[in-house]
Amino acid sequence: MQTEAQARVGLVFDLFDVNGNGRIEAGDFELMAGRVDAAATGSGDAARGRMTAAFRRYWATLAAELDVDRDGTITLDEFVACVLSPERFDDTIAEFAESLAELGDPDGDGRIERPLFVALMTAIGFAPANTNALFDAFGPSEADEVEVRTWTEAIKDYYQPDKAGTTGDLLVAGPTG
Ligand SMILES: [Ca+2]
Ligand SMILES: [Ca+2]
Ligand SMILES: [Ca+2]
Repeated sequence: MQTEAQARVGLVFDLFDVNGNGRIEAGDFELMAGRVDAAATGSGDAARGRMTAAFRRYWATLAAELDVDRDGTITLDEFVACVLSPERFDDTIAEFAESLAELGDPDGDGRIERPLFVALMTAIGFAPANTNALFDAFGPSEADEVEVRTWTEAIKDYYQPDKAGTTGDLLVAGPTG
């Protein structure tokens, strides 16, 4: 098990524990889904529905794979086991990243503007300063837009339990408060 990976797992755990009670539970994902929905300016009901479904699937997958004592919550001790079999989360993370990307590009031109990027990333729980640094690292165009696909890949890498040394690691500096 990589130490770096373990440290990242702790950060992802904190992102998921939206209400900050030290456990991940269904309610955390409902809170996150509600925040992302509120931030998704310009998107229609279908895209919003896919995002909410992706959040619920994410929780269902975590619960099925990691809630060893079946108490309906996932502690950090239970959560760290995700690094042992990261492939079990590939499909769920991909669906999450792609539904998020859809909300980030309501006009479908393949690019996302900085304000919407920051709004969506903040809704997921990242600090605005870190999301701006990440946006800059993607090399925005003169119109201050980045490729949605670049972002989607970074999201997938960030949430993958066994990845390290990715662009998304910029988000690690100065955790959200
Ligand atoms: Ca919680
Ligand atoms: Ca549990
Ligand atoms: Ca766009």
